[in-house]
Amino acid sequence: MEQFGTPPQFPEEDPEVRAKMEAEMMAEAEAKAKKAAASGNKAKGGKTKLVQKTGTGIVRQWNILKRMVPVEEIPQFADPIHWLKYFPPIGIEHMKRFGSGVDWRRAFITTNVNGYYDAFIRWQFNVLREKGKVLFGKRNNVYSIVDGQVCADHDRSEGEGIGPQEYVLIKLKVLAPDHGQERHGKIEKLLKRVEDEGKKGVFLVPATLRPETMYGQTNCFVLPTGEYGAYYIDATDEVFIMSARSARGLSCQAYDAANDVYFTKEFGKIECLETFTGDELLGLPLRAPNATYEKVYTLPLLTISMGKGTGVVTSVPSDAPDDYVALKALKDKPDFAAKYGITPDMVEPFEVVPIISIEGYGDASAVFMCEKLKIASFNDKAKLTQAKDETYLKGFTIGVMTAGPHAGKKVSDAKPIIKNEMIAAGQAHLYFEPESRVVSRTNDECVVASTDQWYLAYGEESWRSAVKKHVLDSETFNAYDEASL
Ligand code: A2H
Repeated sequence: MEQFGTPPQFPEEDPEVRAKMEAEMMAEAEAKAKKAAASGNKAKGGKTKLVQKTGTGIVRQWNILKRMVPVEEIPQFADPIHWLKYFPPIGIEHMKRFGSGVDWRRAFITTNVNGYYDAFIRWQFNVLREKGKVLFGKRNNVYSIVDGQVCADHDRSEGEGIGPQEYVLIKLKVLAPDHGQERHGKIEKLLKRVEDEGKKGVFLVPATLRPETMYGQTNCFVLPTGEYGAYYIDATDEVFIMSARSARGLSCQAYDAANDVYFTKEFGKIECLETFTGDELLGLPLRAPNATYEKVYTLPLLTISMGKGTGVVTSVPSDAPDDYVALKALKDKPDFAAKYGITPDMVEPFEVVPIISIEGYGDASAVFMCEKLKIASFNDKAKLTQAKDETYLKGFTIGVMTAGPHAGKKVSDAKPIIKNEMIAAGQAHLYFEPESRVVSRTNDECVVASTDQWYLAYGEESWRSAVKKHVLDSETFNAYDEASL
């Protein structure tokens, strides 16, 4: 009502706007279903809630209420207490007509509107707390910055069932540009400013799911037409180059949860020192942690999604088919590289570095699969998907590290160790975002935030076994009620 008036005039009531929104929603739902089918996963969320509920329309709480209550009474429902008074008597009436045997003398409301029930809950939680079952601490949750609170399933217009996804941000230090390219003017200015102000450097921060593969880095990728920003990180006194979307998320996350330190001074706020197009970042020399090459370059990758991770992707052609195909294209087609101002010395010296051996796939599984399936370019979409799924799965399940200090260990064992080592050394940080897009009912794209939470230690062993024992062995516990037959 605040946004669209009373009664509201929703934007989708304009047929043109509506058609456009519907087409967008359908395309998105289809893309999601396709992606899920390709990866053999169950469609998580599948069609968006909006599409599911109404075919193609948009769900508005106003319109839902219009079907249940007289339209002139709808504004009263802005007061949450009104719901409690309005619906229960109707519910009771319907149950009675249905003939249900409910003892209505025992009906009550379960919020603090009911002082008696509230007192019971307080008592219960105080007892649980005394017994050490209530814990407190920072937890990562899907969160809306606009609402200023965690965005649970029922607060979402899109993304039901979606939780936080952990990525590792790898810090590739931006070195002084060494090709005299005019497009590097802005970054040179930023590097000088950062040095003058005594800050600790500027980093491109790709998000990866495979921190153990960093020994095989040959370059870093950005989207030439992508928009990036240079953001100041208070916790480390450094500057990170990433998409605005990911910077917004990072500003809600803990750098050191145990000590209550966040990446930025102010929760949900981050300072942008400069903006760049991807093109202005291409051809930059970088120092990549754990890489065998002392210096690597930023190269173009046209399949980067700016709606995922930081919009920056570090390249490991030995184990990521996408990375191999993109690097190979730049090497094999100098004209294509030149179009993006990429000179031969930025790509040619960078051979694939074998880092993981997989039985039946050799020691560079991405190269093996691309050659086996004869993948020539990104146009071979289905084959590329197959190569990705297979190498990723096999690498993690049966791969063995052949590079770095953990050579000889299984990939699945080495991964958490290497991740923690890189974080401890300040070469990497954890970063979270929703597994896929989540939009709050207030139309805010949600992030993942680390916030203080009270929670119950349900999984804890002594609690579990006490409950189990009671249910299975107790004389007094009986879940079977003959009267209900
Ligand atoms: B992975 P998921 Cl060796 N657009 O890192 C496109 N791809 C992106 C991206 C973006 N905005 N942000 C991250 N990625 C890539 C290493 C790697 C990765 C290896 C093997 C497999 C692999 C080196 N590139 O990913 O859609 C990054 O590439 C296989 C899934 O969130 C990141 O991890 O699942 C991965 O995609 C994240 O993809």
